[in-house]
Amino acid sequence: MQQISHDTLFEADRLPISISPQVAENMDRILTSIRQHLRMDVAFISEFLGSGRMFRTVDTAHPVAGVSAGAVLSMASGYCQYVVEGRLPELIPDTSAVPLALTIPETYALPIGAHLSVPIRNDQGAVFGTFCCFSHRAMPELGAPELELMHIFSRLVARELSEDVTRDRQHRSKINRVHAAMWGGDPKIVFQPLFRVSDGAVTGVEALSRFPTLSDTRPDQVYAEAHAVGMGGTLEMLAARRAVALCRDLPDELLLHINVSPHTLMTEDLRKTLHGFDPRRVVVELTEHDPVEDYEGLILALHPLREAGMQVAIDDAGAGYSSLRHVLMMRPDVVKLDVTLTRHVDTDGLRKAMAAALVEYARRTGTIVVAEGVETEAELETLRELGIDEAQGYHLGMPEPIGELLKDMN
Ligand code: G
Ligand code: MN
Repeated sequence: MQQISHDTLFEADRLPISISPQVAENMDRILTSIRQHLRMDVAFISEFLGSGRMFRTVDTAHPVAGVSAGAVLSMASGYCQYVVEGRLPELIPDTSAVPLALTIPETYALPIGAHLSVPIRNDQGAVFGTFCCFSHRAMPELGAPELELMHIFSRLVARELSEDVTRDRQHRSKINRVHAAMWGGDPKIVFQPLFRVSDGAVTGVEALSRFPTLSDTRPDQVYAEAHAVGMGGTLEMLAARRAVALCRDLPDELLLHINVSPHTLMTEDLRKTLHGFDPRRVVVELTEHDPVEDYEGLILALHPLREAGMQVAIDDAGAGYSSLRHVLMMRPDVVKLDVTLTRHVDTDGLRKAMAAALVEYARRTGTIVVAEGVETEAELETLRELGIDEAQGYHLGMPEPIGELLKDMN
């Protein structure tokens, strides 16, 4: 018999997928109807989790000890793995006639007299788990028609599950990508200088993450993926810690800008991350692409940082639909004009008017305005006329490793 590789059938240990309520309800219905139709004692759907299998949903005529939804059993203790590997038949009308079945503990423990089990596979053939029925006594009357019914219902279950399985796979693939990047040494930190527009002096540097390990994905996209799987805060704090460590030799008068999302700010202790770096030299750039729901919590989380002397900047102002609200709610020390407002500000009257409005706001409130993404001398000239305080962009200085930046500044 052809040897089937274990790896192609079973994934490594992992957590169960999350099944949406409607799908769970449909699976329960399927299970109950097949069990009653076949007059079996127990029907269940199991999910393979590597070395274990979990009973996702169970339907029994009478309660059976050890067989309940949510229970996780060793893969080795039951029939499922043998069936999927082809070592046991899918249909066993009488377990006492099958020598391998008599070596399985469950045959006696439950007990199992007759057993029907078919794999639940997705369109690519990957095994989710099994769809099973058994009865305590042997049922010699079971045959091909009953098995065929099991196959039909198993395909039905697979179709029900496919969306949840796909979502779970995408979720895990994001986690794996972020892990891979971190193991590869990412994020690497580069620094881009900020310049005072009036005299061209460097006022500080912004720490920016780069992910060479995931070279086909933009840094903001990596962060979006990380946030989607709950790893955004870890990544942001890792970047901040590295930035701080790299800035030991940064001249004292220069500020260090770091990017932090509101969610991270509320869940991580940024002061610990700074590891002794003078908080009065730190500007926290609040980057947010989703609406902030809990301004009160955010303001509360920022309070001790501001008390310690950190400044707060609103990043990408003028980009998101909530960024002006953001400015009003947070009363930042610095507003950073989004690159979409800077681009062509010299030729586009609308952008110019918007930038002028923000400068007016800043003048009245004592806020500093920084234009991001300045790429031409003409843009810079217009920003100077408008009274923008500081500027940043490829035209003025590229993001680069700290060593090169310090060399360039001398
Ligand atoms: O979200 P935030 O504004 O912090 O991100 C800044 C990003 O913009 C960085 O990835 C940086 O490399 C990039 N950037 C910096 N200067 C320029 C520029 O002049 N033009 C463009 N297109 N991008 C820039
Ligand atoms: Mn920024």
